[in-house]
Amino acid sequence: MRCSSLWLKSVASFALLFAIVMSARAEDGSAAWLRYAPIPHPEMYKNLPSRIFVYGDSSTDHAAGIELQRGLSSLLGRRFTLQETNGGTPPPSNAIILRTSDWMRDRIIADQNGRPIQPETYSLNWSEESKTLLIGSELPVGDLYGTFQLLEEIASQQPIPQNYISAPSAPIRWTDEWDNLNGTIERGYAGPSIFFENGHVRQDLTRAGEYARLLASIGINGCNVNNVNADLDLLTTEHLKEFARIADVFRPWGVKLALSIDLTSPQTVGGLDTFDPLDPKVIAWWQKKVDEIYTLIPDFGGFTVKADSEGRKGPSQYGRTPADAANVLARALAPHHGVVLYRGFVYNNHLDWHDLKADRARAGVDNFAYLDGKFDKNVIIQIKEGPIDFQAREPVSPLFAALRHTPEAIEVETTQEYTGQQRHMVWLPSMWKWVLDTDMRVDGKPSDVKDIVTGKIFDQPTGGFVSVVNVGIEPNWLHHPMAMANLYGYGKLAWNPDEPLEKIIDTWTRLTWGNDPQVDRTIDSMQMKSWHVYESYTGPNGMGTLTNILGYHFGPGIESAERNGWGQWFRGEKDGIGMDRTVATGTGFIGQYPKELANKYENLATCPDDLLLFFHHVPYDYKLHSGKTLVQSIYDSHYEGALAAAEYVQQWESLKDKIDPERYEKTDALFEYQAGHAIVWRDAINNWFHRISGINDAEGRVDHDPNRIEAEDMKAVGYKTVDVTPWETASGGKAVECHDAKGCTLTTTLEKPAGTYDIAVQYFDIWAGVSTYTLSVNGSTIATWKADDKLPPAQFDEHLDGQTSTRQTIRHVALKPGDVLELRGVPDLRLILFHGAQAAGLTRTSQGLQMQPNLQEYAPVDYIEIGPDGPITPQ
Ligand code: GCV
Repeated sequence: MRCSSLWLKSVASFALLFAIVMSARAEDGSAAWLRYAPIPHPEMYKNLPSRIFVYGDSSTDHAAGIELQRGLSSLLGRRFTLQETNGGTPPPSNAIILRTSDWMRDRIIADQNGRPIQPETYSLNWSEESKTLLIGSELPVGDLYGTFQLLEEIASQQPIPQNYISAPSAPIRWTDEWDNLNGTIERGYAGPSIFFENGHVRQDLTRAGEYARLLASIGINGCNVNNVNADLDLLTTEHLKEFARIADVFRPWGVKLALSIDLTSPQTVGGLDTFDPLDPKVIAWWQKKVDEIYTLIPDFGGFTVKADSEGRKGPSQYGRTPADAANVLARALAPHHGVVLYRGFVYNNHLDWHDLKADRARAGVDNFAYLDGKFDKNVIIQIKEGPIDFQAREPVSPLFAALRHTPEAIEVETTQEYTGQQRHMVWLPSMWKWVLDTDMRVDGKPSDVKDIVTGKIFDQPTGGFVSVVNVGIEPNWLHHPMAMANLYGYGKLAWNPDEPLEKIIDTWTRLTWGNDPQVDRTIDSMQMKSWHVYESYTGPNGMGTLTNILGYHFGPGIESAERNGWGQWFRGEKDGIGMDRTVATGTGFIGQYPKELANKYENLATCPDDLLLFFHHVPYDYKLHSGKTLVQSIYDSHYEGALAAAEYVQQWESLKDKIDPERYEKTDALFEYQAGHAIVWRDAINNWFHRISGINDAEGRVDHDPNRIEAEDMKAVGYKTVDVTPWETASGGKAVECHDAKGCTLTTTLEKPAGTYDIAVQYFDIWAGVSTYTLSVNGSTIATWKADDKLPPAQFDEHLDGQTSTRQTIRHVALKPGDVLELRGVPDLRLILFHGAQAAGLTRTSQGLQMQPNLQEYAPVDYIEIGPDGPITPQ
């Protein structure tokens, strides 16, 4: 799309622009890291010229110019003019100039490794003599990236780079969104789709355009907008025309639209009697379909394919290989410069758990390594970072080292499917960097994962990075304000996997929360430790996340991973725990790594503690390198992790006066929630290990909570005791429920020494109902609240379990011996209309609006804990 031809045309009136900037200033998180908040020391940039000239007339040139004017005006609080020109006159002096030209290519033809530089490379050059700042690139999108870089430097109060060149590490820097045409998002935790609703592309694509702007600002150049479990009718002409509208709003930002397709489309959409990739009718159908797509979307990026996996059909149905299927698509796309991202996530989810040699982790190499060299040039194998599925820690996938003649892209998950679903703060770039920096020792030589996926090791320069992001319609895109650091960090690492984590997080913090040193120090340090903290109260030592894998992947549900066909087993038995994946006695998975790495993992003496149970089955009292026994280390790690999560509240609250109230309150509530839920995790896992191992905690904490009063042990009027499943997700395996519309009570007489205390009520909050709780001491109410959160979990769960368990903390309560504590719960016994249930993810029935009486909430309670008065919830 080209803008109307302009010759030194003044673009937007400053007044209008200022109004736009100011109206965007509502601190609801929608501006993310592009807030352009006025900086405290604008005088640092007093030499920066106030005239912006854009040479070029593409929509991207236009977007870059407007962005620069908007950003600089807002950051520096002075007027910047913008003029666009399509050539002719030499660039003026005393100006900021955005210019696309070949000069970059002439100047730098190769990077340090002698490979051609990516055309999106940009430079920033300041000439003191002519007082000119030149932002230049071979492509308009490079100018756009340079623009965002300049704005970022200024927003984080860094000096303007004098002579700076930046090149992306790889051409593929995409996001995948798992959005369905009906507007839901698989593993999305921030509301419905910004792209689709009711089976169609949304009429209003404003958010989609804003998302592309955010992506461009971190160097992302492709966005696959639909679920890899693709809608079967996705490729109808009607839908394709609608997708073209999304491509239109992406285009100015240099973001290519891509689609996930189902390989059965020749049948489901084309009406053929087969989808055999080698059938000539099928080949012709794909060619025609791809040509149709490019007529509508000339810069279409390509296809992502999930096949023969988790119920998706694939080439195996006809005895064909992934290469057969991928190449048919690739040949149709090649004349248009499109690519196929074929996912390496192909595995059998009906494995026999009795078979000690069966191993899902083997699937990547088993299904793809033999095809190395058989894929067309524009096929890229998209490989999840670990061999299982985005756990809090896994070893890197051995497939990275097994494909020497095939481009690869690493797939990471920004949406926190297994890592707290944007209800827990977990800064994932720490994990990704650990993965990217893993040296796989291919042929005994240095071969970091980052150098493999960027093509340096095997000379395959067409791969790169993909992240599943799943932003939603909620204003701040990912629900937790802190989660946006994951998206930002992903883009930065994809552009440059060597970018130091400290720099990434510090820049994000400054852009998102401001340049106050205390704010920056505090948030940087919280984010930097957050992966380790989350891992330590969920599944350390390479066990997997230990979440409920048959449910929502959110709260603990330990044995859900065992004894079923999904193959996420950790084999927790009486004698010990862990998957034996050794070559010597186990599944042989370790043998899929290059020799040096395999030796390291095979040998207990050299296998790292944090991956131990992924590779070995060991007794519970096995001595770790740390010197602790495995089980004691697990107990300690969970207490330390839960405490660290509780301390986030205190650390965050120390910033209260320095953060805008809207984002402060929202983030504070999330940290309070995380503090309580980390305790749910801690207790579930520790109690489970205690029971299975029979080994006591040397510190005497596990299964011993002197400050805890079980709900089932209190004097109950109306409340009835119920079993909770799985047992480890409620204290003592039990809770109480009230089925009486008038309400029920739990009372106890306290024997605490006189003093001030914090009281935590652990209860269950289900999406459907809104129960009311009132806590009183000697008949005086000290707190009343409603269980109306949409927090635990992000999707509908009608059970009392590790997903719905949550807590309310009441601080500074004066108590003395003999005080009577009463908790009154009033259930919500309303019948829920179907549309409420539908919002919660249930299926519509033929009756239309249907009553769902089982969606009531019975004011459930687990326990009350009374701890010392302090800044954190009672432990
Ligand atoms: C889109 C995991 C997730 C699925 C996802 C799948 C995949 O199994 O739980 O929701 O499906 O990975 O990556 O294809």
